[in-house]
Amino acid sequence: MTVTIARQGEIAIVTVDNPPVNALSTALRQGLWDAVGALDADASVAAVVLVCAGRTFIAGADVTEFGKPPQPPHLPDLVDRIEGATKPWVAAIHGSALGGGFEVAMGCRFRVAAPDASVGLPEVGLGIVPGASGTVRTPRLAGAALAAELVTSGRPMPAPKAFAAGLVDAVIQGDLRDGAAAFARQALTRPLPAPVSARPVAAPAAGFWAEQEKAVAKTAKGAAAPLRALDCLRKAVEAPFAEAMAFERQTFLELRGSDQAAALRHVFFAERAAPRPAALRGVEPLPLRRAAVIGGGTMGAGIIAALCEAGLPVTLIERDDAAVARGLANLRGIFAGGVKRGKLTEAQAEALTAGVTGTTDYASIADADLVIEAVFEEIGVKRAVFEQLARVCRPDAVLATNTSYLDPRVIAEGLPNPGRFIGLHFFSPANVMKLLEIVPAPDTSDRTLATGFALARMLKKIPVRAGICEGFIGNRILKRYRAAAEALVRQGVPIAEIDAAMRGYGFAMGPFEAQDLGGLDIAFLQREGARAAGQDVPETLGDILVRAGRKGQKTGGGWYDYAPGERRPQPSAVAAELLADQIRPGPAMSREEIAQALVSEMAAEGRAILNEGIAQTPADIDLVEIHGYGFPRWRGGPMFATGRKG
Ligand code: 3H9
Repeated sequence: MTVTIARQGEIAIVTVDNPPVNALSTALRQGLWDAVGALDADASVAAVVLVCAGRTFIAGADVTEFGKPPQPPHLPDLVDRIEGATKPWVAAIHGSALGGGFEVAMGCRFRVAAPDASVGLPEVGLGIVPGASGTVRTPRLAGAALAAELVTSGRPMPAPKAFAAGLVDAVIQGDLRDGAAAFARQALTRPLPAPVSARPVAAPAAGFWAEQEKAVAKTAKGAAAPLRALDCLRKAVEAPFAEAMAFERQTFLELRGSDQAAALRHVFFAERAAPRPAALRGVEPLPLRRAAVIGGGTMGAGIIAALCEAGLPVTLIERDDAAVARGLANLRGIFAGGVKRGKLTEAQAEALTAGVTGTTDYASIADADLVIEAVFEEIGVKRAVFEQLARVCRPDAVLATNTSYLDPRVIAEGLPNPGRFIGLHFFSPANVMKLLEIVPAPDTSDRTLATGFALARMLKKIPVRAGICEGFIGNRILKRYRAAAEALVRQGVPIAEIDAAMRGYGFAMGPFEAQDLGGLDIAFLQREGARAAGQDVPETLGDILVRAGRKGQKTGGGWYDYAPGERRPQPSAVAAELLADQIRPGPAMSREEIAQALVSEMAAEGRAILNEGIAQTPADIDLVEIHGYGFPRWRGGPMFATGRKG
């Protein structure tokens, strides 16, 4: 039974129980439809409270039904039916009321919420617009500006803010069901407010829509749904209710069948599958209570910040007192940035910093459950760190390396209890970037592997298991992408055209501007290292630039020139001159052709990676590219975009 009815005197309590998140399946819609009929017919019922069992209020439409033809009762009809019920309904929200769930709540005459609940319209994240009155009822409750924020960003709003905005009528402390029933009884003593659909909606200030459009187009970066949601909202403000409803429904159905929506659904399910791999079901991770990080550089400090934000006490180990001080300063810099961007208060930043101890004394981490090494990328330095760790750490503590290019097997050679060793490859800035490549070595135990995934869940990261090869999954694909972009330059395609093509595809930056920003010297030094070790690494165009002193923005130029203090790339006559004799002009290419060619190369490398067992699924590769390398989410990742759905 997904819907049951109980009584508290004249108040009927309708409970929805459709695990895991009370999504509005056909059966649930039917159950609620029937409940309205039954309660309307029951003269002893004066009001109805709608509550949910489990972790959350209704989290939205059932996304698994989106690939199939819509079945009645349709959600907009159900929302209308609840609104038209002869008894007032009160939605009692805990967890999240999202998408269709919030739309059902807006069909109710009242909404009350637990203090830690949230409400939202996340549909744009699935490539659609709200399809059951979200864009039409929200402005009637909270005005066009707040509705625009909600529908175009997709971000949920905490209950206290939703209360202040008029989206919910009360925040209930204590037992929600009892509180909602008491609220309903109280409401019955006063005249009822108009149903939401009958409330007026104020026209926003002049210029509002143009401003919104500009702002939304900028952040959407090619995603269609946010702008379409804004269109719906404008219709809701300017046209009668029924006309706006028809417009919203038509937009919803159109987008639901779009490529972008299919791509975003693919990412939605891939992200939810990633943290709990089937192969580790039933394997208990090591409980994580204390962590240590070796190395307080950019990467180490970022990792420490991520661990602290997840509530773990952390010890930073550095080689001398000056380095400890620099590491702690790096950490304070990260938190100060958080304060500046409004993500943290001063007090929170201070409390987080207080959770970190800096020292040169390895003995102080004898009780750590997890140690992450983030020292200089040099094999001798890393091996020396693990020798120390082997001496001081508990034999069951998980010992991880954050190497991005070195072979974890070589780093761990000779380590006693090698089952506890693993690669945890964070991406910079480590407290921001969502991706975590988890790289087991041949001897890594299932428990250690499970601990890596548990850590990712704790840090709210997207974990992807990667096998051992140069660059693991992400950097290996990056290398191929850059090589393919250079090959186009050699064929005479202008550097700025390639960057513009990839921006047009949805990346924030093209491959060359990104290299100028990060510095060309890092990859150059790796290639030089490989050459020194006797490997046959052909000369790249990037090598020519670095040898001429052009390492990117930090030297005033790389692929482009930069005016002092400016970040805007200018085509470079010097770079053109340096590369001139490498270019053998081929046929002209459109921007679409350029982007297709480069994405195909990424996918080809992805297929090689799958064939070698380096990645487990195509969807994992898509997650790596989206969360580590800026691949546009609404394209679904290179494997999905090129037709190999994961
Ligand atoms: C919509 O509503 C359109 C309407 O406007 C119009 C319609 C006409 N459907 O995230 P979790 C599964 S669009 C089906 O790990 P948490 C998920 O796959 C919808 N399944 O939990 C996972 O399955 P499994 C708008 C769903 O506690 C399990 O539930 N709504 C749905 O960390 C647990 O998920 C949204 O976009 C769904 N809608 O977070 C809300 N949602 O266990 C999307 C989840 O087999 N959901 N599943 O791997 C969320 O944001 C989070 O699930 C939530 C809970 C915050 C609710």
